[in-house]
Amino acid sequence: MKKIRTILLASVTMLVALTSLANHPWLTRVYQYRPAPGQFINTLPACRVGEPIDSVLARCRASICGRIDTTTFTFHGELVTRIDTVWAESMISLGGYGGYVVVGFDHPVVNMHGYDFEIWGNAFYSDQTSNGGSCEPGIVMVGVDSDGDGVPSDGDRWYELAGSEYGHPSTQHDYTITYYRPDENKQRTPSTTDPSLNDTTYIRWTSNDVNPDSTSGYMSRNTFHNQPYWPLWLQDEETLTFSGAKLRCNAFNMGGAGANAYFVLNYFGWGYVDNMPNNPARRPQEGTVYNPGFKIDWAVDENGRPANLTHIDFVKIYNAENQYCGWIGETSTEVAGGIDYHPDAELPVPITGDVNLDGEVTVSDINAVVDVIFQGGYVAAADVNRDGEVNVSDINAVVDLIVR
Ligand SMILES: [Ca+2]
Ligand SMILES: [Ca+2]
Ligand SMILES: [Ca+2]
Ligand SMILES: [Ca+2]
Repeated sequence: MKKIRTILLASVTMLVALTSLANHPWLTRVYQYRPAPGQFINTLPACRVGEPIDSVLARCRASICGRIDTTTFTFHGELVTRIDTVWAESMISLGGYGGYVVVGFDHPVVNMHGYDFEIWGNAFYSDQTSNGGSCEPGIVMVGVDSDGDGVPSDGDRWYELAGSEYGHPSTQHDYTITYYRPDENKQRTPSTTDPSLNDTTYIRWTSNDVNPDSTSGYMSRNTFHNQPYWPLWLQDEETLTFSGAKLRCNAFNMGGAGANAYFVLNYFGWGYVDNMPNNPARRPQEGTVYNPGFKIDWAVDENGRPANLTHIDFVKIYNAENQYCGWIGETSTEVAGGIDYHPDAELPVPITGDVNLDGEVTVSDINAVVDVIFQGGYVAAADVNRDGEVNVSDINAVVDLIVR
């Protein structure tokens, strides 16, 4: 028995050393959580009136971040510490269109030019169709901690991961929606056709939708979810406004009217959270029916130009659908955790002046700076003299490096 105890203690010591050195593969940080109203708001996660935002964020972390748990107990008269890696496998809901969460790892995610990371949702397929089921796509934005303060802040750059629908003519890239806080005590207007909808004028919204028939509407309340749908810690806000890209509606009713409706939400090709079931293997698997993950190489700037990022520090996920499906309610992206596929990858040391990131400073980098200047926007590698903008002085800086 003495021998067993020694082995246990030895292995525990080794584990401590490993876990304190290595980067964790899972999400460890939730920086911001600002959901739109929805039927799972205030329950996923549970929140109360006036709750401080730090407490709300802690609830989100408990739902979607991984952690190391240590348990110390007595084993044959000796104190033994057991270490468990815990994958938090609950989830949070982002509510209606635009609701978002900003998360991160305990390290930058390095661009390895393949599938780099995964964010999990709770999508599942219907057995009535091969095209979808409950697929509620959220768009992924990636952020770089440009100002180096370790948190998402005004000085940081953000890029959209251009998924399969980025260039689709029905994707509206400049969408903005505003929700209006409801009076929880007002007279309800139940649906005349669907008994599960007990207030069809619950939460009003307006938007700049290019379709004039879709510029305003209501989020209904249903009998399955009776808590307030407005975030309870945001009771002082009269309105909530969200902006981003909006994907076309993906829901089809394969059933009848009202309570007999059978909604199927079709999945899109690739590049969205909660769009396909999570990959149980937790590693990239091209061509499977699971979400294979996300590539940092998909990042584009506000002009749609490849961002050529070496790494990212933050990930923002927002619901990209403004869609209401009868008794199953509004379409809402859920976030259930995430993983960096290569947490121990080393950040490449950037070469000043290597604007096109091919490993050397040549005339082609001058052309790359010129391209950025003509097309507008900001590309970090093109800001060769690091003054926060890309202009002629950066061309001169590359020339200096070449002739030096
Ligand atoms: Ca920052
Ligand atoms: Ca979902
Ligand atoms: Ca170069
Ligand atoms: Ca510059």
